[in-house]
Amino acid sequence: MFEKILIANRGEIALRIQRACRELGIKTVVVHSEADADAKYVKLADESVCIGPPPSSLSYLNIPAIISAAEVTDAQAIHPGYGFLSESADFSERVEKCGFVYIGPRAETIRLMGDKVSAKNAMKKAGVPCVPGVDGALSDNPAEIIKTARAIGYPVIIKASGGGGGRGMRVVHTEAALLNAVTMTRSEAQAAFNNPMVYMEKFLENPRHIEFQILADQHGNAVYLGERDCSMQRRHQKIIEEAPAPLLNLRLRNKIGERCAEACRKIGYRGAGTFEFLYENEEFFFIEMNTRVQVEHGITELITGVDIVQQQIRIAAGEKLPFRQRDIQFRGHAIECRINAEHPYKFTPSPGRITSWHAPGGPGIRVDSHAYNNYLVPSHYDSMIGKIMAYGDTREQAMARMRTALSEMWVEGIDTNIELHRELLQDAAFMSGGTSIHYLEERIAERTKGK
Ligand code: MV4
Repeated sequence: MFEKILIANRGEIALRIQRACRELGIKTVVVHSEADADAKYVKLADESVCIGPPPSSLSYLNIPAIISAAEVTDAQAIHPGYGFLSESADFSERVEKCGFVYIGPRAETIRLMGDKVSAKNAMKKAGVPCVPGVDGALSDNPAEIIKTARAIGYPVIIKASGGGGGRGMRVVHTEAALLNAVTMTRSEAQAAFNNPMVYMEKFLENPRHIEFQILADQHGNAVYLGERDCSMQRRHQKIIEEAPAPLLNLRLRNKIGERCAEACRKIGYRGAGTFEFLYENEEFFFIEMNTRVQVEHGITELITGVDIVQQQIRIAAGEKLPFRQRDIQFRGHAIECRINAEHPYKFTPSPGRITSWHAPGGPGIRVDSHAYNNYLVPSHYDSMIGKIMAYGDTREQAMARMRTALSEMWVEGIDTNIELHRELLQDAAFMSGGTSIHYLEERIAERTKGK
């Protein structure tokens, strides 16, 4: 096992990784920007290194500064967390070339999944069900493009191969709008991702977003840890997630989970990963794979008892998975509310000093946050300042516990979205079995009209 790990991230996930390290008896080095120098999680680490000024481009994305910090502190491995450099194949390659262990998949795998056309091809080949469409990149020939869309049937969606997470896509409802949409998506893709490649899929009108968590070791073993429904989102930012997905048939879950695990074995996947699907009319359609730990990993930990971050570290150190699929039991239900420093209905960011912070507790409640009384939320980064997770034997119990937790949660000095969460936990559609990916935005639009 490693003696010392460098954490190349900030905020709650830097704290989460520190906790996993401490439990494993591993020393931690946290790198931080000038804006995070006084944060308590930085002081809790065994060592810390300032890697630059507040803007991420000069600190958390500064590869040479991070690698130098690993060199001067004699760290053996680097954990990238989520966001920042966590899905940069170049970063993982540089880390390993400099003689450190990268806690995550091989650079080749990150590259394969970062390109959405190659990811979809690889998954389709490995037996994972994909959105109906045409394999590979879209032709440059207008007649071919029109033929492809007719074969798929309108509406279709044009997506940038270099995109992902909702960046670089366009829905097309009619043939009249098709060629212009392809041209626009291509030029935006060229500008944003330096890659003009686009592909076409059938547009699913009202799906849910359900994702499968997997773990794979370096000895050919892979397991799935069930799924999460992440449909409650706005502008591709998830705000509530739950595990398991409500109303999902267990035979179907096991079938899709097994396909994901088998795909990992086939491509020699290493570490934790997530298969994102759209789910509509009891069918799953793969859209993307995330090659990192996700914000919402904690709810899967609550229903399986598996410490995903600890497993990432053990896998990187070359250990075998300590369980097989039949050892994984899914028990109860877990919900997560992401707490953001933003206005609950206008969504404007609200950085600043927290003058009063009271986090909830009690049976079945887990709070992952780096915030505290008098903490200054920097304006330079993502607005998420923590996560409340509630576990219960049933979905109803988990929701009741979440309602209690939200009623106890007390934050002063900045705006937060807690009020929005309180409303959503009372929402009839959400309570009666969940909603589609469009629900929250529609609900917000209704609310704005009514005012
Ligand atoms: C889709 C889709 C409908 N049909 N693909 C958005 C994020 C990116 N991961 C893929 N996305 C979508 N792809 C087809 N063929 C609808 C979305 C989508 C979405 C997906 C997941 C969660 C939220 C979303 C919000 C809007 C659109």
